[in-house]
Amino acid sequence: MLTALKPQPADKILQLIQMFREDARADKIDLGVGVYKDPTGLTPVMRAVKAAEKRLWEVETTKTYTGLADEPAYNAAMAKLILAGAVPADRVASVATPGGTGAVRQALELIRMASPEATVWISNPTWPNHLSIVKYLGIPMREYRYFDAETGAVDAEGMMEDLAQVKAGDVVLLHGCCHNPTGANPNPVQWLAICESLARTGAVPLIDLAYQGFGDGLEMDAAATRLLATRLPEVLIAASCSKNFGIYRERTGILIAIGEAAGRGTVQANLNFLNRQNYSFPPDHGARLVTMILEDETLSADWKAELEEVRLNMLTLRRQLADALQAETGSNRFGFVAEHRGMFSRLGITPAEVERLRTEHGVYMVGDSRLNIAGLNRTTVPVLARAVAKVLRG
Ligand code: PLP
Ligand code: TYF
Repeated sequence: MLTALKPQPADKILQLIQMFREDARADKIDLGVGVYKDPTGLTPVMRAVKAAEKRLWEVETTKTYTGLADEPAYNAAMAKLILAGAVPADRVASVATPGGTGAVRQALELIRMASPEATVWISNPTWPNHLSIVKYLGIPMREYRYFDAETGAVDAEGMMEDLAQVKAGDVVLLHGCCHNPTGANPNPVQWLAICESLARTGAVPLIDLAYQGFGDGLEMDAAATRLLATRLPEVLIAASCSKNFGIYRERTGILIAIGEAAGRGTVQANLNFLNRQNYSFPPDHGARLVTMILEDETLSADWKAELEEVRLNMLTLRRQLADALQAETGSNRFGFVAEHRGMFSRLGITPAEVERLRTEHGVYMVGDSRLNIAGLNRTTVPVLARAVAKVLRG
């Protein structure tokens, strides 16, 4: 039986990790996988997470099973972090999931159960796992235009034209903030237009919120999600704690489904059912840490302060990189790097140029020229800018 299996394409992002490890050059630069690194190149455990872990060890008296949807306190704390009371609690159903990926997967399974004929619309481009999970589940899929490679900004006109074709009951997968891989995000006026378009067509947004706090701050990064949740009858949110709590390997996420209050019980029962089909109980350790941090004023303040340092560090790097690229290339073609938000920017250079950056300069980025801003520091920014300029000169 096993011999009948076909080879699977590797995840191009995760493949880079291995290639980088095997590169013996001392001055190699890793701008591949989306993991935050501090200026010394480390991905630290956040202070509040360490403190919560210590406290948890002291107070935890059992590791018996949680509820199917995890402990209600986690779901309540996350709903507060993301929605800040924008929607009445009796409209909100939710389950803890293994990371944001698990939330996306459960959301898509829920969609398929509720409406097998619904088409899921995804941005072109998007995070590769969106594509592969939608395909794997056999869900009808279409792309909407999103990125203007010329300007490095959102192709608002193309996006709105495509969204106008969405049918009632279709699902539009949106990145709540910090679009992966482009770094380009709709502004508040554009978000309003997106919201109005969804209201007009009767489409349901599935919001992937994997970087709350990495773009313009915890509140601003949730603003679009809150807008849609307030204005539209049904909204799905797949959120991740991997980045903003720095707990990647704990696998902590949540799927929130907002609908009519009268149907909440059935939605919740279906979310619980899906958890049970896939893994019974979601991982709890990360969820517990997040709950402890969000419920404790001191821990919460420290977490927010550290998250803000992380965000500002990436913003500073963006400014430095945009300036260095301008100085080295003599063009402001890369000015958008400073306007983008989150961990990523798509530089808009060719796959061949990306390849040369890797082979000739030891700079690793994804083949579509997505780079992880947090992989840089003050020393490597000018190195990267010089390498890009050199490669562009041919
Ligand atoms: N969605 C997007 C757009 C992402 O970039 C990521 C990766 O960080 C995730 C979801 C989910 O991440 P995780 O499953 O590690 O929480
Ligand atoms: O896009 C990234 O780099 C992050 C991390 O299968 C990631 O979202 C990459 C691939 C993957 C899971 C997470």
